[in-house]
Amino acid sequence: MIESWRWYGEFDKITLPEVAQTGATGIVTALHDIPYGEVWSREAIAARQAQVRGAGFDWVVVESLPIHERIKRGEGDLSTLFANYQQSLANLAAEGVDRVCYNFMPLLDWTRTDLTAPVARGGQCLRFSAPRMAAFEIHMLGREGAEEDYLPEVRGKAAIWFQQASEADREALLASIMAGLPGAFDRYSVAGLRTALAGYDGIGREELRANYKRFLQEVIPTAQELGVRMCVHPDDPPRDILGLPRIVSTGDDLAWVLNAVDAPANGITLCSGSLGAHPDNDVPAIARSVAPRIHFAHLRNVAKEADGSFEEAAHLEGDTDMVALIAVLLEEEGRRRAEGRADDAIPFRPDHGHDLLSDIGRDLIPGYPLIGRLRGLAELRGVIAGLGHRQGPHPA
Ligand code: DNO
Repeated sequence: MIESWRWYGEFDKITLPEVAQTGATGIVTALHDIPYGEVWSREAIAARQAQVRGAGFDWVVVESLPIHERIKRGEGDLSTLFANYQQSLANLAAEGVDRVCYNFMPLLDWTRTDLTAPVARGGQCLRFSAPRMAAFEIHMLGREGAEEDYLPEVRGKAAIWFQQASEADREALLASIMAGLPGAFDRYSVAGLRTALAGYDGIGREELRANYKRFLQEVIPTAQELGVRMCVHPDDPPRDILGLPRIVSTGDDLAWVLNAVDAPANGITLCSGSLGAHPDNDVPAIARSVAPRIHFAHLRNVAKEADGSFEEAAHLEGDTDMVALIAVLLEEEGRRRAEGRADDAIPFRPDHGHDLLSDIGRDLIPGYPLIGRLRGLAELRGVIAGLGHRQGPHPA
Protein backbone atom coordinates (compact mmCIF):
# COMPACT_ATOMS: atom_id res chain seq x y z
CA MET A 1 0.00 0.00 0.00
CA ILE A 2 1.29 3.47 -0.80
CA GLU A 3 0.95 5.86 2.13
CA SER A 4 -0.37 9.10 0.75
CA TRP A 5 -1.63 12.44 1.99
CA ARG A 6 -4.14 14.88 0.61
CA TRP A 7 -2.64 18.29 0.09
CA TYR A 8 -4.67 21.26 -1.14
CA GLY A 9 -1.79 23.13 -2.77
CA GLU A 10 -1.98 26.88 -2.40
CA PHE A 11 -5.14 26.55 -0.28
CA ASP A 12 -3.43 24.37 2.32
CA LYS A 13 -1.77 25.84 5.40
CA ILE A 14 0.03 22.55 5.93
CA THR A 15 3.33 22.61 4.06
CA LEU A 16 4.94 19.75 2.14
CA PRO A 17 7.92 19.66 4.55
CA GLU A 18 5.38 19.15 7.35
CA VAL A 19 3.73 16.34 5.38
CA ALA A 20 7.13 14.71 4.85
CA GLN A 21 7.42 14.24 8.61
CA THR A 22 4.30 12.06 8.64
CA GLY A 23 6.14 9.41 6.65
CA ALA A 24 3.70 9.55 3.71
CA THR A 25 5.39 9.29 0.33
CA GLY A 26 2.50 9.95 -2.02
CA ILE A 27 0.65 13.21 -2.54
CA VAL A 28 -3.00 13.40 -3.50
CA THR A 29 -3.85 16.79 -4.90
CA ALA A 30 -5.74 18.75 -7.53
CA LEU A 31 -5.60 22.07 -9.33
CA HIS A 32 -8.28 23.56 -7.15
CA ASP A 33 -8.22 26.99 -8.73
CA ILE A 34 -9.29 25.83 -12.20
CA PRO A 35 -13.04 26.24 -12.62
CA TYR A 36 -15.07 23.06 -13.17
CA GLY A 37 -15.30 22.11 -16.83
CA GLU A 38 -12.12 23.85 -18.00
CA VAL A 39 -9.04 22.06 -19.33
CA TRP A 40 -6.14 21.46 -16.94
CA SER A 41 -3.24 22.66 -19.06
CA ARG A 42 0.00 20.72 -19.29
CA GLU A 43 1.87 23.74 -17.95
CA ALA A 44 -0.28 23.97 -14.83
CA ILE A 45 -0.04 20.24 -14.22
CA ALA A 46 3.74 20.29 -14.79
CA ALA A 47 4.15 23.15 -12.31
CA ARG A 48 2.28 21.22 -9.60
CA GLN A 49 4.17 18.05 -10.47
CA ALA A 50 7.49 19.90 -10.09
CA GLN A 51 6.42 21.25 -6.71
CA VAL A 52 5.41 17.79 -5.47
CA ARG A 53 8.51 16.04 -6.82
CA GLY A 54 10.74 18.86 -5.64
CA ALA A 55 9.56 18.17 -2.09
CA GLY A 56 10.42 14.47 -2.46
CA PHE A 57 6.94 13.05 -3.11
CA ASP A 58 5.11 11.29 -5.93
CA TRP A 59 1.82 12.75 -7.13
CA VAL A 60 -0.06 9.45 -6.89
CA VAL A 61 -3.69 10.47 -7.37
CA VAL A 62 -5.62 13.48 -8.60
CA GLU A 63 -8.45 14.25 -6.21
CA SER A 64 -10.57 15.42 -7.83
CA LEU A 65 -10.95 16.15 -11.49
CA PRO A 66 -14.47 17.47 -10.95
CA ILE A 67 -17.38 16.83 -13.25
CA HIS A 68 -19.34 19.85 -14.37
CA GLU A 69 -22.92 20.04 -13.09
CA ARG A 70 -24.23 20.20 -16.66
CA ILE A 71 -22.87 16.69 -17.27
CA LYS A 72 -24.60 15.47 -14.10
CA ARG A 73 -27.83 17.12 -15.25
CA GLY A 74 -27.36 15.88 -18.84
CA GLU A 75 -28.07 19.40 -20.01
CA GLY A 76 -27.65 20.59 -23.59
CA ASP A 77 -24.67 19.98 -25.84
CA LEU A 78 -21.99 18.42 -23.69
CA SER A 79 -19.41 17.79 -26.39
CA THR A 80 -17.08 20.59 -25.26
CA LEU A 81 -17.25 19.49 -21.62
CA PHE A 82 -16.47 15.88 -22.53
CA ALA A 83 -13.63 16.97 -24.84
CA ASN A 84 -12.19 19.16 -22.07
CA TYR A 85 -12.31 16.30 -19.57
CA GLN A 86 -10.57 13.98 -22.04
CA GLN A 87 -7.94 16.64 -22.74
CA SER A 88 -7.27 17.09 -19.01
CA LEU A 89 -6.77 13.32 -18.71
CA ALA A 90 -4.36 13.35 -21.66
CA ASN A 91 -2.41 16.24 -20.11
CA LEU A 92 -2.24 14.48 -16.75
CA ALA A 93 -1.03 11.27 -18.38
CA ALA A 94 1.60 13.20 -20.32
CA GLU A 95 2.92 14.60 -17.03
CA GLY A 96 2.98 11.17 -15.39
CA VAL A 97 -0.18 11.34 -13.28
CA ASP A 98 -2.31 8.27 -13.90
CA ARG A 99 -5.00 7.92 -11.20
CA VAL A 100 -7.99 10.21 -11.07
CA CYS A 101 -10.59 10.35 -8.33
CA TYR A 102 -13.95 12.04 -8.95
CA ASN A 103 -17.48 11.82 -7.67
CA PHE A 104 -20.93 11.90 -9.20
CA MET A 105 -22.84 13.55 -6.36
CA PRO A 106 -25.28 16.15 -7.65
CA LEU A 107 -24.52 19.68 -6.48
CA LEU A 108 -22.91 19.02 -3.10
CA ASP A 109 -19.82 17.04 -2.22
CA TRP A 110 -19.58 15.65 1.33
CA THR A 111 -22.11 17.03 3.79
CA ARG A 112 -21.84 17.51 7.56
CA THR A 113 -23.84 19.59 10.01
CA ASP A 114 -21.06 20.25 12.50
CA LEU A 115 -17.37 20.70 11.76
CA THR A 116 -16.19 21.04 15.35
CA ALA A 117 -18.16 18.48 17.38
CA PRO A 118 -16.42 17.67 20.66
CA VAL A 119 -14.69 14.29 21.00
CA ALA A 120 -14.99 12.59 24.41
CA ARG A 121 -11.31 12.70 25.35
CA GLY A 122 -10.65 16.08 23.77
CA GLY A 123 -10.33 17.30 20.21
CA GLN A 124 -12.97 17.91 17.58
CA CYS A 125 -14.56 15.90 14.80
CA LEU A 126 -16.94 16.18 11.88
CA ARG A 127 -20.50 15.17 12.61
CA PHE A 128 -23.70 14.61 10.65
CA SER A 129 -26.77 15.15 12.78
CA ALA A 130 -29.98 13.94 11.16
CA PRO A 131 -32.08 16.35 13.30
CA ARG A 132 -29.96 19.35 12.27
CA MET A 133 -30.06 18.36 8.62
CA ALA A 134 -33.84 18.04 8.97
CA ALA A 135 -33.98 21.47 10.65
CA PHE A 136 -32.07 22.92 7.72
CA GLU A 137 -34.18 21.30 5.04
CA ILE A 138 -37.58 21.73 6.66
CA HIS A 139 -37.26 25.03 8.51
CA MET A 140 -34.50 27.00 6.79
CA LEU A 141 -34.68 25.86 3.18
CA GLY A 142 -38.39 25.04 3.22
CA ARG A 143 -37.88 22.24 0.71
CA GLU A 144 -41.14 20.72 -0.41
CA GLY A 145 -41.40 17.08 0.63
CA ALA A 146 -38.47 17.28 3.07
CA GLU A 147 -40.67 16.12 6.00
CA GLU A 148 -41.23 12.74 4.37
CA ASP A 149 -37.50 12.08 4.26
CA TYR A 150 -37.16 12.07 8.06
CA LEU A 151 -38.51 9.93 10.88
CA PRO A 152 -41.13 11.64 13.10
CA GLU A 153 -38.72 11.54 16.04
CA VAL A 154 -36.08 13.34 13.97
CA ARG A 155 -38.61 15.93 12.79
CA GLY A 156 -39.53 16.60 16.40
CA LYS A 157 -35.93 17.17 17.42
CA ALA A 158 -35.43 19.34 14.33
CA ALA A 159 -38.32 21.62 15.28
CA ILE A 160 -36.96 22.05 18.81
CA TRP A 161 -33.45 22.80 17.55
CA PHE A 162 -34.76 25.37 15.12
CA GLN A 163 -36.87 27.15 17.76
CA GLN A 164 -33.95 27.37 20.13
CA ALA A 165 -31.30 28.25 17.56
CA SER A 166 -29.95 31.77 17.35
CA GLU A 167 -29.32 33.48 14.04
CA ALA A 168 -25.63 32.64 14.52
CA ASP A 169 -26.45 28.94 15.07
CA ARG A 170 -28.42 28.89 11.84
CA GLU A 171 -25.63 30.61 9.95
CA ALA A 172 -23.13 28.11 11.36
CA LEU A 173 -25.34 25.22 10.24
CA LEU A 174 -25.55 26.60 6.71
CA ALA A 175 -21.77 27.12 6.64
CA SER A 176 -21.14 23.54 7.82
CA ILE A 177 -23.48 22.06 5.22
CA MET A 178 -21.78 24.11 2.49
CA ALA A 179 -18.22 23.35 3.63
CA GLY A 180 -17.82 20.15 1.62
CA LEU A 181 -16.86 21.92 -1.55
CA PRO A 182 -13.09 21.73 -1.59
CA GLY A 183 -10.94 24.59 -2.77
CA ALA A 184 -12.08 28.03 -3.73
CA PHE A 185 -15.55 27.26 -4.91
CA ASP A 186 -18.88 28.95 -4.48
CA ARG A 187 -20.72 28.58 -1.26
CA TYR A 188 -24.46 28.83 -1.69
CA SER A 189 -26.73 31.02 0.37
CA VAL A 190 -30.12 29.52 1.23
CA ALA A 191 -31.66 31.33 -1.77
CA GLY A 192 -28.79 30.30 -4.05
CA LEU A 193 -29.14 26.70 -2.95
CA ARG A 194 -32.88 26.76 -3.75
CA THR A 195 -32.12 27.94 -7.29
CA ALA A 196 -29.36 25.36 -7.75
CA LEU A 197 -31.68 22.59 -6.52
CA ALA A 198 -34.33 23.65 -9.02
CA GLY A 199 -31.82 22.76 -11.75
CA TYR A 200 -32.30 19.13 -10.71
CA ASP A 201 -36.11 19.17 -10.98
CA GLY A 202 -37.18 16.09 -12.88
CA ILE A 203 -33.87 14.30 -12.36
CA GLY A 204 -34.43 11.13 -10.39
CA ARG A 205 -32.27 8.11 -9.88
CA GLU A 206 -32.76 6.69 -13.39
CA GLU A 207 -32.05 9.99 -15.12
CA LEU A 208 -28.92 10.54 -13.05
CA ARG A 209 -27.74 7.01 -13.83
CA ALA A 210 -28.26 7.63 -17.55
CA ASN A 211 -26.20 10.84 -17.34
CA TYR A 212 -23.47 9.05 -15.41
CA LYS A 213 -23.39 6.19 -17.92
CA ARG A 214 -22.99 8.69 -20.73
CA PHE A 215 -20.04 10.27 -18.91
CA LEU A 216 -18.41 6.85 -18.43
CA GLN A 217 -18.95 5.95 -22.09
CA GLU A 218 -17.28 9.21 -23.13
CA VAL A 219 -14.38 9.14 -20.71
CA ILE A 220 -13.42 5.55 -19.86
CA PRO A 221 -12.22 4.54 -23.36
CA THR A 222 -9.95 7.61 -23.39
CA ALA A 223 -8.66 6.82 -19.90
CA GLN A 224 -8.07 3.21 -20.87
CA GLU A 225 -6.05 4.25 -23.91
CA LEU A 226 -3.99 6.70 -21.87
CA GLY A 227 -3.32 4.20 -19.09
CA VAL A 228 -5.23 6.37 -16.60
CA ARG A 229 -7.31 4.73 -13.88
CA MET A 230 -10.52 6.50 -12.98
CA CYS A 231 -11.83 5.95 -9.45
CA VAL A 232 -15.26 7.11 -8.42
CA HIS A 233 -15.67 8.26 -4.84
CA PRO A 234 -18.84 7.04 -3.09
CA ASP A 235 -21.54 9.44 -1.96
CA ASP A 236 -21.06 11.04 1.44
CA PRO A 237 -23.35 10.52 3.23
CA PRO A 238 -24.56 7.51 1.23
CA ARG A 239 -28.21 8.53 0.95
CA ASP A 240 -30.40 10.94 -0.98
CA ILE A 241 -29.92 14.44 0.34
CA LEU A 242 -31.84 17.67 -0.20
CA GLY A 243 -34.16 15.65 -2.42
CA LEU A 244 -31.26 14.89 -4.78
CA PRO A 245 -30.74 11.30 -5.86
CA ARG A 246 -27.50 9.56 -4.94
CA ILE A 247 -26.39 6.63 -7.07
CA VAL A 248 -22.96 5.62 -5.67
CA SER A 249 -23.92 4.63 -2.13
CA THR A 250 -24.04 0.83 -1.82
CA GLY A 251 -22.37 -2.34 -3.06
CA ASP A 252 -25.11 -2.69 -5.69
CA ASP A 253 -24.48 0.85 -6.88
CA LEU A 254 -20.77 0.14 -7.23
CA ALA A 255 -21.53 -3.03 -9.19
CA TRP A 256 -23.74 -0.94 -11.47
CA VAL A 257 -20.91 1.55 -12.05
CA LEU A 258 -18.42 -1.18 -12.91
CA ASN A 259 -20.84 -2.85 -15.31
CA ALA A 260 -21.92 0.39 -16.97
CA VAL A 261 -18.61 0.37 -18.85
CA ASP A 262 -16.74 -2.82 -18.13
CA ALA A 263 -13.06 -1.86 -18.37
CA PRO A 264 -10.16 -1.88 -15.92
CA ALA A 265 -9.88 1.91 -16.17
CA ASN A 266 -13.38 2.19 -14.68
CA GLY A 267 -12.61 1.78 -11.01
CA ILE A 268 -13.38 2.81 -7.48
CA THR A 269 -12.07 4.86 -4.61
CA LEU A 270 -12.88 2.59 -1.71
CA CYS A 271 -13.88 5.15 0.92
CA SER A 272 -14.57 3.29 4.14
CA GLY A 273 -16.00 6.34 5.85
CA SER A 274 -18.52 7.20 3.15
CA LEU A 275 -19.70 3.63 2.61
CA GLY A 276 -19.56 2.95 6.34
CA ALA A 277 -22.19 5.57 7.13
CA HIS A 278 -24.91 3.43 5.48
CA PRO A 279 -26.49 1.01 7.95
CA ASP A 280 -26.65 -1.85 5.42
CA ASN A 281 -23.12 -1.54 4.06
CA ASP A 282 -20.63 -4.18 5.18
CA VAL A 283 -17.51 -2.36 4.04
CA PRO A 284 -15.00 -5.26 4.01
CA ALA A 285 -17.54 -7.38 2.07
CA ILE A 286 -18.12 -4.58 -0.44
CA ALA A 287 -14.36 -4.13 -0.82
CA ARG A 288 -13.99 -7.83 -1.53
CA SER A 289 -16.74 -7.70 -4.17
CA VAL A 290 -15.05 -4.90 -6.14
CA ALA A 291 -11.41 -5.58 -5.17
CA PRO A 292 -9.84 -5.86 -8.64
CA ARG A 293 -11.16 -2.40 -9.48
CA ILE A 294 -10.05 -0.62 -6.31
CA HIS A 295 -7.54 1.92 -7.58
CA PHE A 296 -7.39 4.08 -4.46
CA ALA A 297 -8.53 3.83 -0.82
CA HIS A 298 -9.70 6.39 1.74
CA LEU A 299 -9.44 4.90 5.19
CA ARG A 300 -11.47 6.32 8.03
CA ASN A 301 -14.21 5.25 10.41
CA VAL A 302 -17.65 6.41 11.51
CA ALA A 303 -19.86 5.71 14.51
CA LYS A 304 -23.50 5.55 13.45
CA GLU A 305 -26.54 6.39 15.57
CA ALA A 306 -30.06 4.95 15.32
CA ASP A 307 -31.66 8.13 13.93
CA GLY A 308 -29.32 8.35 10.90
CA SER A 309 -26.77 10.64 12.55
CA PHE A 310 -23.10 9.70 12.54
CA GLU A 311 -19.83 11.01 13.80
CA GLU A 312 -16.30 10.53 12.48
CA ALA A 313 -14.54 8.17 14.86
CA ALA A 314 -10.81 7.59 15.29
CA HIS A 315 -9.49 5.46 12.44
CA LEU A 316 -9.53 2.17 14.34
CA GLU A 317 -12.70 2.92 16.29
CA GLY A 318 -16.23 3.27 14.97
CA ASP A 319 -18.36 0.69 13.16
CA THR A 320 -16.12 -0.50 10.35
CA ASP A 321 -13.73 -3.34 11.03
CA MET A 322 -10.65 -1.55 9.71
CA VAL A 323 -8.37 -4.52 10.23
CA ALA A 324 -10.67 -6.75 8.16
CA LEU A 325 -10.86 -4.10 5.46
CA ILE A 326 -7.10 -3.67 5.25
CA ALA A 327 -6.75 -7.45 5.08
CA VAL A 328 -8.94 -7.41 1.94
CA LEU A 329 -6.79 -4.70 0.37
CA LEU A 330 -3.56 -6.55 1.15
CA GLU A 331 -5.01 -9.76 -0.25
CA GLU A 332 -5.92 -7.93 -3.44
CA GLU A 333 -2.38 -6.58 -3.72
CA GLY A 334 -1.11 -10.15 -3.34
CA ARG A 335 -3.43 -11.26 -6.13
CA ARG A 336 -2.05 -8.52 -8.40
CA ARG A 337 1.53 -9.51 -7.59
CA ALA A 338 0.73 -13.12 -8.38
CA GLU A 339 -0.43 -11.93 -11.82
CA GLY A 340 3.03 -10.46 -12.23
CA ARG A 341 1.84 -6.88 -12.15
CA ALA A 342 4.27 -4.16 -11.16
CA ASP A 343 1.40 -1.82 -10.24
CA ASP A 344 0.17 -3.98 -7.38
CA ALA A 345 0.35 -1.31 -4.66
CA ILE A 346 -2.89 0.49 -3.81
CA PRO A 347 -2.43 4.11 -2.76
CA PHE A 348 -4.41 4.98 0.35
CA ARG A 349 -4.69 8.02 2.51
CA PRO A 350 -5.75 8.47 6.10
CA ASP A 351 -9.04 10.14 5.29
CA HIS A 352 -10.05 12.96 7.59
CA GLY A 353 -8.91 13.07 11.18
CA HIS A 354 -9.89 14.67 14.43
CA ASP A 355 -8.58 18.14 15.17
CA LEU A 356 -6.08 17.38 17.92
CA LEU A 357 -3.54 19.37 19.92
CA SER A 358 -1.99 22.10 17.76
CA ASP A 359 -4.54 21.53 14.96
CA ILE A 360 -7.04 23.49 17.00
CA GLY A 361 -6.98 27.18 16.15
CA ARG A 362 -4.88 26.66 13.01
CA ASP A 363 -7.91 27.18 10.77
CA LEU A 364 -7.16 24.15 8.59
CA ILE A 365 -9.46 22.69 5.95
CA PRO A 366 -12.29 20.87 7.76
CA GLY A 367 -11.45 17.19 8.11
CA TYR A 368 -7.84 17.73 7.04
CA PRO A 369 -5.79 18.57 10.14
CA LEU A 370 -2.14 17.65 10.54
CA ILE A 371 -1.96 15.91 13.91
CA GLY A 372 -5.29 14.09 13.58
CA ARG A 373 -4.34 12.62 10.23
CA LEU A 374 -0.84 11.86 11.43
CA ARG A 375 -2.42 9.81 14.22
CA GLY A 376 -4.70 8.06 11.71
CA LEU A 377 -1.84 7.30 9.35
CA ALA A 378 0.33 5.93 12.14
CA GLU A 379 -2.46 3.62 13.32
CA LEU A 380 -3.20 2.39 9.81
CA ARG A 381 0.51 1.87 9.17
CA GLY A 382 0.62 -0.32 12.27
CA VAL A 383 -2.26 -2.47 11.03
CA ILE A 384 -0.68 -2.82 7.59
CA ALA A 385 2.66 -3.80 9.09
CA GLY A 386 1.03 -6.31 11.44
CA LEU A 387 -1.05 -7.98 8.73
CA GLY A 388 1.84 -7.89 6.25
CA HIS A 389 4.03 -9.63 8.79
CA ARG A 390 1.45 -12.38 9.15
CA GLN A 391 1.34 -12.84 5.36
CA GLY A 392 5.09 -13.14 5.06
CA PRO A 393 7.63 -10.77 3.60
CA HIS A 394 6.78 -8.52 0.69
CA PRO A 395 9.07 -8.67 -2.30
CA ALA A 396 11.31 -5.61 -2.45
C1 DNO B 1 -13.96 14.53 1.55
C2 DNO B 1 -13.52 13.86 0.32
C3 DNO B 1 -14.37 14.21 -0.86
C4 DNO B 1 -13.76 13.67 -2.12
C5 DNO B 1 -14.54 13.90 -3.36
C6 DNO B 1 -13.97 13.13 -4.50
O1 DNO B 1 -13.22 14.78 2.39
O2 DNO B 1 -13.38 12.51 0.52
O3 DNO B 1 -14.45 15.58 -0.96
O4 DNO B 1 -12.53 14.28 -2.33
O5 DNO B 1 -15.85 13.56 -3.19
O6 DNO B 1 -14.45 13.67 -5.67
